[in-house]
Amino acid sequence: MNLQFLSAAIPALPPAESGRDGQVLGGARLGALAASGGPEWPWQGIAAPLLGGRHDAVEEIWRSDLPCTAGEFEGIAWRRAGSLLYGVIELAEDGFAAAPTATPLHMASREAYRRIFRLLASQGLPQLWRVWNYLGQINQESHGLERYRQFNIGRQEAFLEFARQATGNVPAACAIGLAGGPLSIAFLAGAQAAVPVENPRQVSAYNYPPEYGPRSPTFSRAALVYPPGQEILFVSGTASIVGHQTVHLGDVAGQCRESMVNIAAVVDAANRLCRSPAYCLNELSYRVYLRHAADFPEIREILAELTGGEAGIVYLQADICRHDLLLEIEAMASHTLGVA
Ligand code: 3EB
Repeated sequence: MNLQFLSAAIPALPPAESGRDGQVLGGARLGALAASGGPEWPWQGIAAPLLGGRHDAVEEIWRSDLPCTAGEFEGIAWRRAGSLLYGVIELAEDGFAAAPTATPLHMASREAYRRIFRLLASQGLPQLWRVWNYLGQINQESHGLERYRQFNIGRQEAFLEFARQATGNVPAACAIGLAGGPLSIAFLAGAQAAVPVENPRQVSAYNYPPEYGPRSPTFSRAALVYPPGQEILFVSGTASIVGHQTVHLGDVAGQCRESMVNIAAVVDAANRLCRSPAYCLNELSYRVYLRHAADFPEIREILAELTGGEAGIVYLQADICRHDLLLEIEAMASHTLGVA
């Protein structure tokens, strides 16, 4: 088994390659997206401006050397290769009427995760490894609560309903705000439990105090996951948070450096748990979300210095889940495991 992560400009693959689509598990398209059309395989559309001007849109894919099976389950498009499953669900909030105890986004989030957990149970692949969450207007308040906090209620309720832990063994994730569009959730799941990793510089997000919302976010700071013969490190969306507090208010360069200190710390923690040679910052692939596109040149320079290049960095303009955060950075890398 080999799971490969590839990233290329759209149009990405020459027609000759499309015969290999059967081995694409799924992926994402980021940037300026065409109004219709797209690949056969499950893909998450992330309609956020790509920064840097090299391309209008980028495609990221997970490719396996095993044949895939595919299906649709309660609105989730999924593909499976061996013991790995990738899926994408989009839910429009207007399908949910506000109730006295729950906002439409709260219900949509809970419903999306319920469906994911039912799919994983039916496939016998219960381990949720990495989740990519996107929602419109994440910092806007409605029904008396910021929308990110509404999302957190629904997500945590689904975890608890399905007798999953909401602390400790939870997936790596990001939760990012777009201008609009449906709630969109992509996920990678497997048979083997992930090894969750926390950051000693940060309070675990699932233990955030109530000042950040009635229900804590359900994610780990990073996860080591194990496709057969392989180890992948997923670093969750990481921001300028120390303890549980945002630091470097209004200072995007400071927030960027602090985020990288956080990533270095969580990679360090992962290196004490990993089964392959240590991960280092200059081998990671990064996705960087900037609240303000104008900050891009400054941040590109800082990250070129701190990561050793800009080859593996995709920049997007998007909203971060706290109004005082100006950027967030996520990362990943894959190592082959030696034959034991
Ligand atoms: C933070 O550290 C920043 O709700 O799934 C980062 C990664 C953040 C994932 C999520 C939120 C999430 O609290 C925000």
